[in-house]
Amino acid sequence: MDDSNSFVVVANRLPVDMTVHPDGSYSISPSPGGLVTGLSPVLEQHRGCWVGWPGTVDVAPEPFRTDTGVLLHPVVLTASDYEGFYEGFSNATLWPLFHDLIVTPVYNTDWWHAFREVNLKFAEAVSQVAAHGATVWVQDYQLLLVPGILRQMRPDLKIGFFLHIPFPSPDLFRQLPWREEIVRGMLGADLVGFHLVQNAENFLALTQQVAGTAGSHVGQPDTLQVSGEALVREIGAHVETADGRRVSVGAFPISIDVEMFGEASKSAVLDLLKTLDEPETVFLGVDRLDYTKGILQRLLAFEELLESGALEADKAVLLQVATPSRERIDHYRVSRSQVEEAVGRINGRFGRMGRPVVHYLHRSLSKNDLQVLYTAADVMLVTPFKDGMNLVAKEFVANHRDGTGALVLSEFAGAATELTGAYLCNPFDVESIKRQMVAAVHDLKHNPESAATRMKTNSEQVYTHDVNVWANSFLDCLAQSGENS
Ligand code: ADQ
Repeated sequence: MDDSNSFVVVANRLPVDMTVHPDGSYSISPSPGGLVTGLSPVLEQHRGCWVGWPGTVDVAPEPFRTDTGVLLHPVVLTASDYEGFYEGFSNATLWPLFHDLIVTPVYNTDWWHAFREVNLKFAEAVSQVAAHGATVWVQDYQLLLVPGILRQMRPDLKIGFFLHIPFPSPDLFRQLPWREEIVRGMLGADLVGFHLVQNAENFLALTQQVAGTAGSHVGQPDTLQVSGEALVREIGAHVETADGRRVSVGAFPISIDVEMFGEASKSAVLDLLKTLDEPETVFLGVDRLDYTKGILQRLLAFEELLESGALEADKAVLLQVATPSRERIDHYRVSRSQVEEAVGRINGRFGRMGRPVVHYLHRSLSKNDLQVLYTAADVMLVTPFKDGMNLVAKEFVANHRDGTGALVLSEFAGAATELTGAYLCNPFDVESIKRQMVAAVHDLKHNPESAATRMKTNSEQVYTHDVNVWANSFLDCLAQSGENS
């Protein structure tokens, strides 16, 4: 039986990079990531479909099937959609609000209208392609309204929604002028998934507060279960909606494709260390250049450790790779200039000719190059003020299965709930980052067994809970959802 498109993923981006050439022609190349890996087996098994934006405005290729039989179905966005929906409402309203107001969200009615329109476009595209009774998995904060719109268009569909960023406390969320519409949109799903139990609890508490408009909460948040030893949470709570449906809510911590992040080639690592002048300690940061990631704070911590003599400029280097991100949004521009000013200042103060203490790249690297950096690093610095999960932390520990290296990790990253062998810091407190950097270096040098035990605890967690576990646990719960209603 042909069950084409009986499984549909809808995400803001298609898993491709599309380049438009000056003559108007375009080329497309696949852009694999963890999400693609986790979902590929299901997509391929069902000759499934991925609906998303190809990354260029006003033009999009026709839908096409990949070599493995997956249909890629582009959604066309205009330049004005992109500004209002993506740069505006998604990234200057929802992103800061959901990251606990690290910067002040902007509430703009035109952006909200663009957000609604574009969510409608995505839902219409799904509605066109999805087979009768198909399972549809909606991804992330850009598409919060899609489950609700789809529910109205296609009541036959089984709809899952997963949020990749944190869900804030109800007190913060209630600032949003369009809060009821957003909650109603999410409750169009049969299963709403978050990374952490805390996120799910925030959502459940909120549905209680907006009861009557969105629905009433019947399950207790504290009934969220952890199944066995696995950090995969069962459906634990339900929300009864105004139209009598039962929406399941659960926590499913995302993970990585561990195959992609094994140890790098030894010679490439040795070459890099030689280029760096064989430092005793290599610190590493790898992030999108985003104000949530705490890049400036980690640079300040490094600078103060050099200043106090706790680290010696001849023996330590910090490699910071920052992927360009959302560069037309003001707060991102400010963040970038603050980071680059700090890099310049620190090198000016502590570098020598031909021997900077901070090596900074503002660009994307290939997975291979990232692997070399992960393997070469002694201490990975992951210091976000707030992060849904943080895959970089998991990639680094997957790369250090042999127990080498140490991870300094923000207690406000979702990954902190699982990576219990990390050196946890409070990124709002530079002293705390410094303390944990020094502790990590000290243990690697003087207490290597303890450092190795910590790192092996981390990597064991990631190897036993990879992205396939995440995808399968969500989809199993989605298949069961609605069965008891
Ligand atoms: P992000 O905020 O983008 O993801 P993260 O989880 O760390 O953050 O994922 C970043 C990914 O980009 C990693 O796979 C990393 O390897 C890659 N990357 C970063 N810098 C790079 C560079 N310079 N070159 C190449 N690749 C680079 C959002 C949420 C997170 C959540 C994920 C997944 O904000 O909290 O963990 O989604 O749900």
